[in-house]
Amino acid sequence: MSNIREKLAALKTSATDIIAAATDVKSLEEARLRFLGKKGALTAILKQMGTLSAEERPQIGAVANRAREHIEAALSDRLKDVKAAALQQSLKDERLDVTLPGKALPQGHFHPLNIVVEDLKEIFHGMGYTVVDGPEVECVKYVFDMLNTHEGHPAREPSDTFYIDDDTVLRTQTSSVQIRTMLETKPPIAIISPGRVYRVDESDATHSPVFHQCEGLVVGEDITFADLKGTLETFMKKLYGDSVRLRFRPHHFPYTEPSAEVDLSCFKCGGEGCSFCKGEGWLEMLGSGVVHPDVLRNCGIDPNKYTGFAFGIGLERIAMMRYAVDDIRLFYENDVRFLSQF
Ligand code: 2NM
Repeated sequence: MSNIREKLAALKTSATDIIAAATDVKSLEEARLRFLGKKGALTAILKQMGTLSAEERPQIGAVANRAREHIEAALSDRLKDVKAAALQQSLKDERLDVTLPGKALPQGHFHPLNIVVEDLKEIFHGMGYTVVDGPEVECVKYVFDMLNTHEGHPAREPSDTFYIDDDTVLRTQTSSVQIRTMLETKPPIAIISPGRVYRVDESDATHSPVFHQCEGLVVGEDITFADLKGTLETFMKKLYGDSVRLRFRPHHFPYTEPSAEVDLSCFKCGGEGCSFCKGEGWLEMLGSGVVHPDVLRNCGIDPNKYTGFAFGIGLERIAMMRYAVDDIRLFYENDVRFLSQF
């Protein structure tokens, strides 16, 4: 019997020491299993209870219970301390200095062509226009046939236009968007369609097989060439300042009649002639005209009731003149040294 008492006393001492020395949750759990677990030291000692007499058994039982309670209390006290210490440590390790300056992130900004697009959208929104979009891979029907550009017209040649197949091209202008709009919407219509267009061309400082245009279309009752003139004058003055003047030169497009090319008085010299306008005093800006009755008819619009005007302008040219960019390829190379200037 004294043998068991001694073992229990020894167990209590050794458990107390080991628990006191434990510094983390894991070693405390190991200690619990080692001393109090089903296969632990206390269980092993209690298995020897069978060798005791009937009166010894309750006494030793009571000693064993006190030992268990003592060890349990030591474990739970130590666990509290260890957890508190771990919390203090993590508070110390993870402390943030909220007064440190933040990391500066480089700020993104618009591509110069998008700056121009946004300017045009704002100007035309102000005049009641809607911005519309359409596919770049487009039906020959919408790019050529319905725009009065019939088979045999040079613009349709594969030397000028990228063909996907006999009936499908990369659009050469955004007029196809305007055809789609006229097919879907009844007049009055007032839209612009800024977007990417494609033409077979060698790249050089002023040419690119991919470039951007903005076309405009107005269809309604009593729309005349005078409306076109007034609209383009307002447009150009908003874009280049109130002092610019316009000059209309007769031209030919298959989809407009009459058609005109529009020049702008040079906004550098006011029309005197300078190096910017090559001494001309004028800068070529736009193509425009009164929508051909056949184009309206193709779209299910009665040309006896409705008339319209349309125009197209190149966005690279606007951006190159505005920002003094001398090579169109700079717009597509995505060199941050170039782009970060705008
Ligand atoms: C231009 C010049 C002149 C034009 C015509 C049409 C449509 F769909 F109404 F027939 N859209 N855009 C047009 C007219 C485009 O670009 C230089």
